[in-house]
Amino acid sequence: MALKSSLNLENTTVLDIAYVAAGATVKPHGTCVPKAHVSTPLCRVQFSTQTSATSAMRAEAWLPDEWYGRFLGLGNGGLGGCISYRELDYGTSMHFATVGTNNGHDGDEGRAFLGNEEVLNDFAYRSIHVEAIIGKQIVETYYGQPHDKAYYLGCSTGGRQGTQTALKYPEDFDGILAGAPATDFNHLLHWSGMMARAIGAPEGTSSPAFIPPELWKLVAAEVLAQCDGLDGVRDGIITEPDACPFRPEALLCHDQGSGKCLTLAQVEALRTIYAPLYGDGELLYPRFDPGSEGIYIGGARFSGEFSHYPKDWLRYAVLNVTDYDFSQYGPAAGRAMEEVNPGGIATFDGDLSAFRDRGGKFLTYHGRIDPLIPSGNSKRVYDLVARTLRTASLDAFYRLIMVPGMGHCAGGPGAASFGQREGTNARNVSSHNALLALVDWVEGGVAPEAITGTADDGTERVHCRYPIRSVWDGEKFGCEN
Ligand SMILES: [Ca+2]
Repeated sequence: MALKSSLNLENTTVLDIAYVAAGATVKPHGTCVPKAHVSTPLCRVQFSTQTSATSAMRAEAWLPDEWYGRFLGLGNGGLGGCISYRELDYGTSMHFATVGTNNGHDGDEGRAFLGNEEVLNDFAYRSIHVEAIIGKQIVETYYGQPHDKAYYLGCSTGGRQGTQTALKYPEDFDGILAGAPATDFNHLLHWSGMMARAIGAPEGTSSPAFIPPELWKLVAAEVLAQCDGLDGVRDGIITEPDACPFRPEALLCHDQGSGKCLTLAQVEALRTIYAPLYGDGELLYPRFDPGSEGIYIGGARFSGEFSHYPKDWLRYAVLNVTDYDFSQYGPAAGRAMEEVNPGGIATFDGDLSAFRDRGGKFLTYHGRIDPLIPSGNSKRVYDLVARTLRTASLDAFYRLIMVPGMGHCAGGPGAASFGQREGTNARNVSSHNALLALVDWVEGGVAPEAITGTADDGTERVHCRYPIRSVWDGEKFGCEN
């Protein structure tokens, strides 16, 4: 408890400090997960920081016994609201002093945004900055010396938070690992809403555009039939979905009674979602990647219900209402999201010059069968940054690794484990582990040329950095010179 009395942190209350042995299970804060695992012996500091007169965030610093001088800040997911306990465990198992926050509210939903702009500000840009400021002070007090280098790890909303932090607070982190970033956030959620509408939400099974799970299996098989071989090998993975001109017309019914074909309304729905989303002639969001349908058959995406992300965002953050008739959802909702842009959340700004100039390194990755955030958006952001900074290659400080056959942040038939999070079977070497690759880049000046992923069955595949293409040489994939 000596630590508690020596910690004098701005606007912060230290709630509990406990030593945790390796292999223990601890009770998490909040409603997101029932328990959290601790692999490495550490000191667990729970704290609360007042972020404004009407908002506060919960956070935890996990301080491993064996520390290599590195600080790691963590992001969140979805509309969370959830301290990333698995990543706290992952970071500390890699000997980082690791800090995670609940992002200013509890739970993976947006109700807390209703009528509280400051809670939105925490979510949109502030929590990660506060986490870095307060977390670093706790680390210095506990170890009796400041950290050497500061890193960030997050995926999805966490990828957006990492991007936002590089834009707004470029001094906070030396290295940022940002997966599947939910950047251009308002358009992303609008895309999600429009996709739901296209395939029958909220009417669901009564909509002529609704596609039941057994027909989605047919669609997934047809996508592979048309495009799996384009990369040179039929292995169930489409290396470059942007090269796949999927034609759903191939499934159009000639015999309505067969049950193994699609109606015209269903084909039209597919034509809509496998095309980019435009509004008033402007590209709002890239298309649903062909190949992404396979891993979410039977899941919420195709249920005919509106996803709760655009639902909560529109009601609680944008319109500030409790009720909305989602059968009326359309382009006007997207324009409202864009105009209000709660908390300045859009995160679609290519000016990373301050982060670059202070020596920051940005490593980002995106699975190419991500059904929640189309991988084309990461290419789009790369191109935006390159255009803004007036340079053809961002290699000096920003690298984007494209991961064929990986879903949202992890999973899928591809070589989808590469140290981006806990629970992956990647080897702990920088050639196979994105977090260690980032450390090598920041501390050793050795930039990752590629990252090798490992699939569930143990096979490996090298993942190339955009815009370098992944090519099949007859035996394996490699990165084109
Ligand atoms: Ca293939």
